[in-house]
Amino acid sequence: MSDKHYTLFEEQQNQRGINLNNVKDKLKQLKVETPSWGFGDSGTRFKVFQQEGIPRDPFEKFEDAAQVHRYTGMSPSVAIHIPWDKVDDYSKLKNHASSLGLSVGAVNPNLFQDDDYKFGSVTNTNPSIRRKATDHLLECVDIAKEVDSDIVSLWFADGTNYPGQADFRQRKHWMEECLQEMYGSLDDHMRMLIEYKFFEPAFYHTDLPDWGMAYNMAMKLGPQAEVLVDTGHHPQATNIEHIVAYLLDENRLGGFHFNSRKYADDDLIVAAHNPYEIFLILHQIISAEDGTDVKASKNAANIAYMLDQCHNIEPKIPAMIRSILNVQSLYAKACLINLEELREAQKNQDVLAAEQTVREAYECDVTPLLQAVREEMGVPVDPMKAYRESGYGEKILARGKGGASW
Ligand code: AFD
Ligand code: MN
Ligand code: MN
Repeated sequence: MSDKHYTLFEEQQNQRGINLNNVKDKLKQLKVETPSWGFGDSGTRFKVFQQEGIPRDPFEKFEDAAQVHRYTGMSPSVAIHIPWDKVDDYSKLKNHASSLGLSVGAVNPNLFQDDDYKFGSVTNTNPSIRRKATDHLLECVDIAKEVDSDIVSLWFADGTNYPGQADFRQRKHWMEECLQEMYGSLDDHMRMLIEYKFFEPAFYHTDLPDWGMAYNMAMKLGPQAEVLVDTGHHPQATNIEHIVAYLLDENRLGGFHFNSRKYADDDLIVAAHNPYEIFLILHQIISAEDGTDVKASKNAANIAYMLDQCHNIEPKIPAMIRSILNVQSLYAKACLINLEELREAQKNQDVLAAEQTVREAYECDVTPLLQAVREEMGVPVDPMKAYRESGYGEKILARGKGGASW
């Protein structure tokens, strides 16, 4: 049955000038990291709904994350957040991860939950609080070294609520100073990703509100600093794919935090809203990878894809599987854009043909392709169903309520 569908699909794609073997290879290489905090209890400022079966410690978070990888074959690493995932012995965590077929991914410092950080962390007017924040950054670099991770991923809640509350330029200098010190502690192969967000928790100004300021910071720090794009961190109607193309061209696109939003930083299942946006972002990456600009192509091949989601009302593990599959399916569609045809249409200034070339790929049903790829990867053709039927979701209920939360 699925063979017949695949053969038909292959014929159609051949006619469109697409070589499916290349597409399959790309799909097999696509990996998306899951966030440890996405397995813990979470909520909004109004309420955290506790779920039964939530992991009670970082080790159990990795066990749940292993389920996502087991059914998708696509998420072999897990990002950690410190101190949420603080343990006495990080080599134990690393070994636990590898016994589950996983590795520890990006290390995320937490500079927003300590009382000291009420008026900022690396931008605080109090030098001893800036020292404390910098020490935490250095601690996270050390943890990354211990767990063999080459990424430290930075997000700052620093900002102000009222005009006149603080001196923007002064804070900029302080942030630069702290990040310089952290940069100096990186090993050569390590990368430091700088995430931006235009508001929340601060409502008047955020110290790193947009990609331009994050990019400028990365440029000042050096080649091991790159920009991280969290899809939920932009004002409405921002053209994220353009930002992505620009950063690729500047060779500073470090990674993604995928998630979906309707209004603000909603952290919903990626592509639950506006899947076309994710498709267009992935298209920019594939187009750079396939293009003649060697540096952009290298950058495109070296992006850290991660999820940054908090599933407040739905069960965590299947929500994570759903998210990974959504990225996979949109990536598959983006691979089906005939880039030669597109470049030809662009050269000829044929607006309708160019738009059609992009949209027609999006409209393809990629189910037979994904099923074939999963079969070849040795994972279930229907990962959601296989997880549901595995009984793991029921088994973990024995953990009870009151697991880890942020
Ligand atoms: C924030 C940022 C950042 C941070 C996370 C913490 O997206 O990635 O680490 O949420 O929950 O909004
Ligand atoms: Mn994020
Ligand atoms: Mn966010």
